[in-house]
Amino acid sequence: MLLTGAAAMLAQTARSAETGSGAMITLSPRPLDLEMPLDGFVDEITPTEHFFVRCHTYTPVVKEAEWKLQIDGLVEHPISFTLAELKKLPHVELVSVLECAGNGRSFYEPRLPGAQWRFGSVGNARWTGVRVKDVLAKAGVKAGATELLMDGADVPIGKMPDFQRNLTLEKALHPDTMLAWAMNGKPLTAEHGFPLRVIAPGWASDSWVKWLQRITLTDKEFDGFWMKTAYRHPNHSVAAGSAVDPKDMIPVTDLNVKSVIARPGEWAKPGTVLVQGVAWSNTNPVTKVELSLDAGKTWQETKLSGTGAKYGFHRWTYSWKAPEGQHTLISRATNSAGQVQPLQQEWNPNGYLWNVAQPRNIVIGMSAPVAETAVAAPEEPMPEGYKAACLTCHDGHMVAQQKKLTRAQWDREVTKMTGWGAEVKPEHRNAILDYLLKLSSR
Ligand code: HEC
Ligand SMILES: Nc1nc2c(c(=O)[nH]1)N[C@H]1C(S)=C(S)[C@@H](COP(=O)(O)O)O[C@H]1N2
Ligand SMILES: [Mo]
Repeated sequence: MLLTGAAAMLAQTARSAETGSGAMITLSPRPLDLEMPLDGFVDEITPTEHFFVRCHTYTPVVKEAEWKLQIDGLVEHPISFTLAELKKLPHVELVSVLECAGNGRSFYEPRLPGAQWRFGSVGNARWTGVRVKDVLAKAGVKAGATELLMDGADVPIGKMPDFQRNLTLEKALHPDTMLAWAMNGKPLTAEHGFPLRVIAPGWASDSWVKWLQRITLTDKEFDGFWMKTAYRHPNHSVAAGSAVDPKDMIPVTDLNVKSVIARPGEWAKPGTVLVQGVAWSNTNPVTKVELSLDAGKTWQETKLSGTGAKYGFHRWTYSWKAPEGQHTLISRATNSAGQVQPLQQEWNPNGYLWNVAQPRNIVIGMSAPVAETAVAAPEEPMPEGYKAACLTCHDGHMVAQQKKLTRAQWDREVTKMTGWGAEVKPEHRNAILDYLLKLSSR
């Protein structure tokens, strides 16, 4: 049946009402960074087409026939597996949340450079594959090995460092740690790591290496950029905006307990309103989600439903007799270890692990408030040399999403990019910095 424009739109709305929003938020088209909109949090299992994507570099297209997983380093017998060979090991299936360590970065004040995620660089999927420990048993781990160095088939752009990550042998040997070839019952898509990726349940997704092709057993932490500089956070509280001694920066591992309100959105009619969302945690599952309807003065317990898979999204609902007016709702999750979402977010220099119980404003009224029309910012003319220096590996999305950065932060960002291969002529650098500062200040 063909639908006319309006009918097709209605059908689309009805579909989204059941399965979350269809459209993803594009942070960057290439390298690909896609965020799931808030409405996606209605689903317990995130449909693959709504699942966020985070790639540090261009998505590699791996051919199964040419692919092998190689295991070497501190092992008795270095070994490699084709996908068919891996599939001969006992299969395991597990539902788990995958969340980017940088999810929520855009909410930190002072602001921080990096992918400006709001809520949706997280999703929950069913993963199928094999246990890492069964794979390692075939190679025989030698005494003294403490770390796995994991490398995917993605290749760096320019002089950027290759994305390689460690997983501790302890986490790797946990029976829930997997190498997966399927996501929600289908082979992994190219964006999500075809043909094989790491599943490290309860840990942030920088450890979930995609396009995995090599695991090297070692006895020390890898000293590459993505271990030593990126994905580290302080081991103590720090004042917002302050510098942290590198020796106090430790690798990000466990996620934080967290919850999100999916519905209602910014407005609902007075009467009974179903407030719903999901909560998730680290290796300690969610046990409780509370909801405040009065900006945190009082808290009500919500009803947990869904399958409640240990590492998965836990759906929660609350039936609210909503009176007319402006309201501030806050959801707050607790896990089995007694960890609770904080009411104040502690700051950290890379903007990781945001998990504050976050206030959300909602208007209850007979008619929707008139949305403010966004005023398009005037075009800023590009300074000389900018296009050649900055718009080659990626387009303007990388820069446009950064907000309220200081000149010093931009200076460090340009230094990072010139280290990766951006060619900034000395005589152009100041004007480029002025331009970046202007763009990010509005
Ligand atoms: C050699 C390729 C290359 C050039 C040239 C380049 N970039 Fe990038 N840039 C990248 C890549 C790759 C990323 C994505 C990194 C990631 O996802 O971790 C990136 C990310 C960014 C980000 C997001 C924050 C971050 O650090 O990840 C900003 C901002 C940025 N670039 C600005 C610039 C500016 C300004 C210039 C010109 C001075 C520039 N880039 C030139 C490769 C490049
Ligand atoms: N090889 C490789 N693995 C990777 C990445 C990458 O850039 N290269 N990105 C990591 C990061 S930072 C995140 S948040 C997750 C994103 O997984 P997704 O794109 O399937 O959502 O993959 C991780 N695994
Ligand atoms: Mo990430």
